[in-house]
Amino acid sequence: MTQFDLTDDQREIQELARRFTADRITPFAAEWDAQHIFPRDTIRAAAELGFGAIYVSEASGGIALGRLEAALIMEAMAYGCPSTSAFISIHNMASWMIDTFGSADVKAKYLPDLVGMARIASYCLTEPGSGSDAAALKTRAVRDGDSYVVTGSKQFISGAGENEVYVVMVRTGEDGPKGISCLVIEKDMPGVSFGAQERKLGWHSQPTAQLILDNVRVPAENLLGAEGEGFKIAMSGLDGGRLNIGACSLGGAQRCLDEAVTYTKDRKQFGKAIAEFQNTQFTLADMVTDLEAARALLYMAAAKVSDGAPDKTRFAAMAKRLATDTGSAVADRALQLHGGYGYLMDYPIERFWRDLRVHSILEGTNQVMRMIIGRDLLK
Ligand code: FAD
Ligand code: 2MC
Repeated sequence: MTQFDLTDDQREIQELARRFTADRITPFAAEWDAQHIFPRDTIRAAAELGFGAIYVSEASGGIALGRLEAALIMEAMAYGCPSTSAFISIHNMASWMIDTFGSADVKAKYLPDLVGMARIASYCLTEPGSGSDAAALKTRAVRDGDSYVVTGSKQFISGAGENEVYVVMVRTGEDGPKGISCLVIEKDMPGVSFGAQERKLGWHSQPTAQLILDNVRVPAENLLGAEGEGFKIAMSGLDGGRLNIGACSLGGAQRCLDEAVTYTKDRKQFGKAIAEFQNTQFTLADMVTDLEAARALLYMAAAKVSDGAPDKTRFAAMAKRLATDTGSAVADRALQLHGGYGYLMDYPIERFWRDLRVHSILEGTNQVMRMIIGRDLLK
């Protein structure tokens, strides 16, 4: 059993993330959810293990691991809290974009703080009028001397209001993807403000709000890549982000499965444990089978993104689609096996059910994933 197994190093990082989760996330996640607490201290503690810069280069202070290792870490942390794990994933995506496409000056300006999560980064693509059709974005950046002057608004920004650094896709040129550029904008720059915090079904341990940009003067050196390359930079960030969101669904669903196994062995009806009913066993059997299948595809896709394989974008989309849909289906079946108790906040299932639901929507809806897959197949 070597060909399809994790390496010793991968198991070690997985074990580290699992221990961190058991100590610092799982015991507190229900309270973060119920009280809408943003656990900045825990997030900083994760960064001390390198989890704020998993695939940032060593030269920039990151731990320079591959995408499979990143997925293992996200999966492990999501076992305690999918919302917090996904939040850390978004920071990783934005930090990687700065490391990969930023000039030496920009990297030196931001990465030392981002690596340790003393400052946290958001990823800003979506606008009120452009979600799935991301290339239709309207936020305008006009070059003026050594600066860009940026005006527009970004919708649904994870971390907005709390985070210090915003990696923002803006329009510097023509309509469509080729007119888009990518700028690093700071919370404290004059003209930056935020909308009210959104009231959400799940993801309560992290803020979501509009980022509003009103004639914000941004140094031109904060451009990542060249003018016009912003859309490709945004999409290549999402290749990894989508893997991580899928991994968060896997971790959350694994927790629901484990809870369901424990619960059904304990709960008695009709004079026996409900685990003894064939329906329960068949349901659990399908849950674990579907989960393992989604996990296998996700790990394969992660290896492809690490290797820069030509079909990496399609595989990341397939893995995100399958892992997030499967994760939600597993959480739903775990809830059913808990009966009425599954619906109560006394048990963790309903939180996972709520947190996982959004994974089929964000970082590209699962319909957009099918669009990416279908187009690639037919090209
Ligand atoms: P729409 O694009 O309006 O889609 C509505 C429906 O139409 C969907 O079912 C969609 O699949 C379907 N649809 C659209 N086009 C097609 C098509 N061509 N074919 C078939 N079906 C189609 N964005 C960021 O940039 N940064 C963030 O940090 C961030 N965080 C988020 C956090 C949360 C909690 C949420 C809810 C969203 C977040 N998003 C973020 C935004 C997220 O990426 C978008 O919500 C998502 O991409 C969908 O866009 P939309 O909501 O505008 O839906
Ligand atoms: N890597 C590098 N380049 C890419 C790429 C990728 N993964 N995907 C596309 N490109 C290039 C593509 O090759 C093309 O360049 P060229 O013309 O030189 O070949 C260019 O980008 C434009 O691509 P498309 O022609 O495919 O663009 P289109 O506008 O048709 O649609 C689509 C692309 C629908 C796939 C994209 O808009 C999309 O992913 N939409 C969903 C938006 C999304 O995922 N939002 C997530 C926000 S973040 C979030 O939710 C968080 C929680 C953080």
